[in-house]
Amino acid sequence: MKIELVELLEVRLPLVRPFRTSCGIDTERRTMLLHVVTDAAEGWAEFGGDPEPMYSPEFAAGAERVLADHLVPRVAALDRLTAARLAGAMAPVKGNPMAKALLETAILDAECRAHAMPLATYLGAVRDRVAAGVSVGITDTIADLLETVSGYLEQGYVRIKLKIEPGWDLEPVRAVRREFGDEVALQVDANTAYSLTDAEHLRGLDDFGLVQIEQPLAEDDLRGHAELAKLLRTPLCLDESIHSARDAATAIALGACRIVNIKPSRVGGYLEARRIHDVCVAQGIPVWCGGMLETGVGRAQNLALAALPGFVLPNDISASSRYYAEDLTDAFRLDGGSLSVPDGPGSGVTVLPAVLGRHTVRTRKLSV
Ligand code: OSB
Ligand code: MG
Repeated sequence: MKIELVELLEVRLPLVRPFRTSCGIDTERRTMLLHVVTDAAEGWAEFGGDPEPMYSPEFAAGAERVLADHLVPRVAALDRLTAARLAGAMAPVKGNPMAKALLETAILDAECRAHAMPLATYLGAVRDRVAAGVSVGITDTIADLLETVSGYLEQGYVRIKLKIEPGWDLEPVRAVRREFGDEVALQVDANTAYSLTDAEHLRGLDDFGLVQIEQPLAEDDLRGHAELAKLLRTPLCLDESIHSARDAATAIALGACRIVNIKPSRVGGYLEARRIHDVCVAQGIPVWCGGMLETGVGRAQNLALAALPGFVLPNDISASSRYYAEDLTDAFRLDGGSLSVPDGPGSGVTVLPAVLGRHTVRTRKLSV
């Protein structure tokens, strides 16, 4: 393959309801799509980050700069372009996994399309439907929370994840358990909001039969997570702390987690995501696919990953209607608690030009 065009599109889509976490509140998703045209096929990918570095140190304007000045020129200079060769070409550039994931994923999408192969097949999928959970933001009141959760349960989501932070933890969990019973698969995500001195308080969560507590402590605090894990019965899951298969192996060896949330954007793309999956499977650690409120462009690709055998827990991959009034692709619909894995070439979805046009605020060609 040879790259003919790399185009970056800044998009803004209003969320159907504000999404509040311990990192901040979002009322719209502002991100970038990367569109790559090669001599063989076109590919698309979606940036996992936000305009501000509140979840990850990467942010949209920084990633754009890294892509334009450092990544695209290196990749365009490759004489035999395949997705698997990108990591080597980009390795001299330190860090910036979300920017790297954006470029690698667009090329991977194009490569799969050029071979008329679904991304799911390329990655090693073993199922054609994926269990859908839903991530529920912090609300103003407990009543608002119960109403929101009730709506999602009625729609058939098979697992509820509550965002928590100090001051919004035991009480919302207790209220959801009281209202909806012990049968609901329930978990929480703190997005690094606690410290080890909160261990005694967090131990209160052990009473509620949670599936897992996601990322209670700081991103770089593997030791703290290992200590906390010894004090709690509820399994710990890591999100922000895991950037690579090596990180996953380290965290597991230290006893810092019993479950791993794999987010392709956070770990540099789908190829590293698959390596993390493989490390976890070899160690008997269940994984699930996390999300960054992706549009259909990124969600289709996450579905392909979540079809791998080690993804045994419900994923943060919800129907289009949970996020957007109109999605950039045909809408993903929840059916029996799951979403179907696209089976067309590449991501298996096409970007709808009219919808894309309505939500694109800027387009920039990156020279190749
Ligand atoms: O920590 O999992 C997270 C969204 C933005 C940033 C961080 C996280 C999330 C989610 C959303 O929980 C999950 C989804 O995309 O449905
Ligand atoms: Mg998380």
